Amino acid sequence: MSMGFDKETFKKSVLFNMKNVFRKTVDEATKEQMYQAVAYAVKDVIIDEWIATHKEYEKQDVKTLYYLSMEFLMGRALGNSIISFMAQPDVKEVLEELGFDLNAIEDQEPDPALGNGGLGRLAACFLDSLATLGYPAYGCGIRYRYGMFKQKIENGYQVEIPDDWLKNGYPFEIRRAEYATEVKFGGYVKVVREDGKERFVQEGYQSVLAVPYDMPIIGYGNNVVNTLRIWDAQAINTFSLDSFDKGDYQKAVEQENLAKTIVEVLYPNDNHYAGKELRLKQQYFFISASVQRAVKKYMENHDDIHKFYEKNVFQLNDTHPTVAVPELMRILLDDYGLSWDEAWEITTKTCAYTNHTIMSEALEKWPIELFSRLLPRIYQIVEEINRRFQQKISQMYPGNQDKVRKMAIVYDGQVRMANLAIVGGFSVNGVARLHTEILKNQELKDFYEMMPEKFNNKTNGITQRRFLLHGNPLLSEWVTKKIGNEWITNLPHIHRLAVYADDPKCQQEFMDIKYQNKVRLARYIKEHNGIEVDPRSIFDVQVKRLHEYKRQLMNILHVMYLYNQLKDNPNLDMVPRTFIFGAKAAAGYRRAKLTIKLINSVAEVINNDRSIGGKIKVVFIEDYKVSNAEIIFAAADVSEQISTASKEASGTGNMKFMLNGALTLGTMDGANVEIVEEVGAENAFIFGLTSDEVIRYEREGGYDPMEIFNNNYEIRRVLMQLINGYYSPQDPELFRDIYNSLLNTMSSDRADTYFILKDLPSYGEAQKRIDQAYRDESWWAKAAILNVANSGKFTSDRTILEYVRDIWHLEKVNVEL
Ligand code: NBX
Repeated sequence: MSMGFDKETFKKSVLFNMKNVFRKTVDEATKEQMYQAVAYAVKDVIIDEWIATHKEYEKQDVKTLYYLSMEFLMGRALGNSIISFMAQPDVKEVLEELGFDLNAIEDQEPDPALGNGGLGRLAACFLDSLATLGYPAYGCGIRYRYGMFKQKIENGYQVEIPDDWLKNGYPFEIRRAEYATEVKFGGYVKVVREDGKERFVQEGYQSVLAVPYDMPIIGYGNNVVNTLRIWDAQAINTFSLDSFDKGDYQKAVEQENLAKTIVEVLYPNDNHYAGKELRLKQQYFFISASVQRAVKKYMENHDDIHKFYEKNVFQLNDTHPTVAVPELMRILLDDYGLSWDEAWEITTKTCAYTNHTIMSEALEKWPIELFSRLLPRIYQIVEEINRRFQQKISQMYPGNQDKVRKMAIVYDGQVRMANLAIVGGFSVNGVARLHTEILKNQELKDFYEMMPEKFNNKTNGITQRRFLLHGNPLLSEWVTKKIGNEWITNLPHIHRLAVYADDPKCQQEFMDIKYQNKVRLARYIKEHNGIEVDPRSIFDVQVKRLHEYKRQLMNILHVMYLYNQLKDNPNLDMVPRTFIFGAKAAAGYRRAKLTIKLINSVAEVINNDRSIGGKIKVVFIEDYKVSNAEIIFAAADVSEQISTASKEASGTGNMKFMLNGALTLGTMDGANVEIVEEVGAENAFIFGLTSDEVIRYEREGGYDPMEIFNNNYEIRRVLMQLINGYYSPQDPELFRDIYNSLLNTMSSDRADTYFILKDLPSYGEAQKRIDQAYRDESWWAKAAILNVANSGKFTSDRTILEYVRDIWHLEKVNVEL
C-alpha cells in the first residue's frame, strides 16, 4: 500500500540514525533525539522520489512555476510527510515497538514558522496541492534565521520570544552550495560603450552570497516530491587577515554584516507596510537569487532566451516579490544583451501578481531615495518602465493628468510596487470573488479599465490533507468509513456525506467525535494555559492574527455585554459558552497588543467569578501557530469570521473551520460570501453591514458612533467599563485608548473606523440565534455535517487547478519509481 516504504527497512534506518547521530540506543534516547532519528529516516525514504521527480521534469522539459513569496508558513513536516507516503500506520507501529508514541514524537518538531498568517499559510497549502496534483513547481523564499516570534502571555500582556527554529538543526533541509549566487547592492551604474552599443555595469557595490537550502514538498501518494528553495546569506569574501588595505578591510566587515543581518528575522507585520530598508534588501536578495537561478537553469537546456516564458512562470505572492520584474529585465538587458522591447515582452509574459489586501496601510511604496541608493540599476529600469507606461496613459487618455497621478509607478517621490506588479505582468488576481470585484470596481478601477484582460479571480483554498486528514484523525476516519477515501485528493467528493446529515445515528457519531476533539483541546488548554474548560460548553473560536479590521475587539465587547446580563440575572437561560481566542499582534502594533491585554483582563475577571456558575469562560491560547491550529479547528463549534465587510480579502481559517464542522458566525466578507453560498444561509449565522454599505459610509465620511453610545444603554455600559477600572482596578486608564478609538475622532482616523459599535447589536442578535440553535442537538449536528459536506469548493487543489488553467498553463507529470 505505502509507496516505496518498507517497515523493516524503516526501523533499521531509525536505529542506524540513532547510533550514528547520537551514539545511542533507542532505550537511552530522548524524545527529541527520537524525532531527529525518525525525521532522517523519513528523508531517506523520500530522497529517491525527490531525485526521480526532478529527473522526470528534466526529461519532459516541463514548464515550471516559481511561486515567489517572502513567506512560507509550513508548519511541521514530519506527520505530514508520513501521511503523504501513506505509511502512517506502519510508522506508528515501528515507534510503538521502540517504545515511543508517534504523536509525542511529532510534538518535538519546532513549527517552521517562516510566515505571518494567511498569506504565508496559503503559500504552504499551494505547495502541497501542486505536488499532489503533480505540477512542476518551486517555492522560492528566505531561510530566516528567526521565524515568527513565539508568544508568551505574561500578566495578560504579549511578550515576544525569538523563534530559534534551527537551534538543533532541521533534518528535512539540504544545503545546495553548488547553486550559490551573488547578489549585489548599492554602488553606482557605469555606462560602457562597446562597438556603438551602451552597456550598464554596476560598480562599487557590496554583495552577498545567496546559498539555497531545499526542503522536500511531498505529493500525496503519487511519488512526486517538489522543492521549497529558501535562501541563506553568506559573506562573499572571508577576511584576509593579512590584508593591509584598510579599504578592503572595511568593506569586508560591511559585507560580513550585510550577510548576517539580511536573513536574520521575518518582519512580524501582517497587512502593514513599515518601509524598512532591510525589508527591501530581503526582497531583492531572494528575488535576485531566485530569478538568476531560474534563468541559468533554463539556459542549461535551451538556447533561445526569447522563449523563456514558454517554460517559466513567476507568481508574485503580493507585491513583496515585485522587484522580480525589473530584475528579470536587468538580466535580459545587461547579461543577455536583449533590446528593451524583447526583454519587456519576455518579462510581461512571465510574471503574474496576486493581490491579498485592499488595506491602504499595506501598500508598499518605497521612497526613491532609498530605492535608488540600494538598487541603482534596478531603479533605472523602473524609471524607464514608468516613462514608457506614462506615455501609454497619455496616449489612451490625452490630457488626463489625473490618470497619470493615480496610475504612475514612480510618483510623489515613491516607487509604487502594486502599480509596477500590475504593469509588469500578464495577470492580476484577487483571492475571493468579492475581493476581486472590489479591486476591479474601486481600488484598481483605473487599471481594470485600461487592461481588463489581466484581471481574474482565484478564490483561496486550503489543503484537506493537513487540516482534516492530519489534524482531525477521528473525523477523517469517520468520513472515510462513510464515503471512502477519495475526498483526500478530490474534496468535492465529500459531498456524499450530505445524505447522512439527517440520520440520527450519524448525527450522534458526529457529535461524539466533536466532543472527543473538544476534550483533546481542553487538555491542551489545561496543559498550556492552566485553565479548566468544559467540553460540553459551546466552543466559540476566533483564531487569526490580531488586527483591528478583524474585530477581536467586537467579540470581547460582546463577552463583556453577556457577562453584564449574567450578573444582572444569574439564572439567565443560556447554553454554557467557552470563548476561545488565539492571536499574535505585530510587535509594534500598540492597540492590537492592548486588545490582547483586554481579552486577558476580561478572562481573569469572568473565569474567577463563581457567581455565574461557569456559564462563560474566556480563554486566550498562547502562541497560536500551525501545529495547535490543527487541534483548535477540530474542536470548534462556532467559527468567528467577523471582519468589517470589504476588509478581509478572503480569509482561509474560515474554510478550515468549515471543513471540521464548525458553523460560521460571520459578516458577508471575503470568502465567507462563497462559504454561505455553498452551505446555505440557513446553516450559518450571518450579520452586520454589507461591503456596499461599509463602502458607502466610508465615502460619506463614516457614521456617528456617539449616536449609538447615547441611545444604547447596554453598549454604553460596556464602554464605560473600559474606563472605570471594572477590568483594570489597578489602572482604570489602561483601556482608554480602546475607548477613544471607538468614540473619539482621532487626528488621523475616524471614530470607530471598523464599524464595531455599528455592527455590535446585530452581532449580539446572531449570537442569540446560536444559543437557541445549539439547544437542538439534532439540528446542530445536521448543520455541522452539511458544513463538512459542502466544503468541497475550498480545497486548495481546486484553486491550483484554476491557476493552472487560467494563468500558469502547466502540464501534469507522472513519476514512476
Ligand atoms: O492573505 C491575508 C489576507 O488578509 C487574507 O484575507 C487572505 O485570506 C490571505 C491569503 O490570501 N493577508 C496576509 O496574510 N498578509 C500578510 O500576512 C502580510 C504580511 C506582510 C506584509 C503585508 C501583508 N508586509
